[in-house]
Amino acid sequence: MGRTLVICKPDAVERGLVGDIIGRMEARGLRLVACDLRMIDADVARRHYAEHEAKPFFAGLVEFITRSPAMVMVVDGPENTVKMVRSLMGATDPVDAAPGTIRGDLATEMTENLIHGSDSTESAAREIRLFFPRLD
Ligand code: 3AN
Repeated sequence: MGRTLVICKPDAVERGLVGDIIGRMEARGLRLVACDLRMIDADVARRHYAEHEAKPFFAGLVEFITRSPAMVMVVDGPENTVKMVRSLMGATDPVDAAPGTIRGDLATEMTENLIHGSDSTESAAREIRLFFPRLD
């Protein structure tokens, strides 16, 4: 069994696309085990995106992810769930995202790319502890 952290970012909530995004994951056979619509505070956002701290887009990224509520969730599925969610998401830059993917169908800009999914099982474990510290 595999598990990952997914965030429908503020743009997804603002545009009313959360149902579509969750629907794509559920239709694929993945299952929600935790889900919370919340404001992500700046401290959590900075820890979540710590690997990008030195990048020029870091401040804008923190501002974006904290600007309005995000739907934060834990998703379960087979061993390769992390990879499966990444392929459903599509490439980071929506210009490169294939049609049929969430970003390829629904996004146009790198800074408003709708969804986060952990990039490895190690990141997933760290991010799940950060956002859902009480989840087993
Ligand atoms: P992904 O979200 O596909 O895992 P990461 O982890 O490389 O991509 O980047 C995290 C987030 O940082 C992206 N979702 C995107 O919003 C933002 N980002 C990444 N690279 C850039 C960039 N060159 N300019 C602006 N924002 C970026």
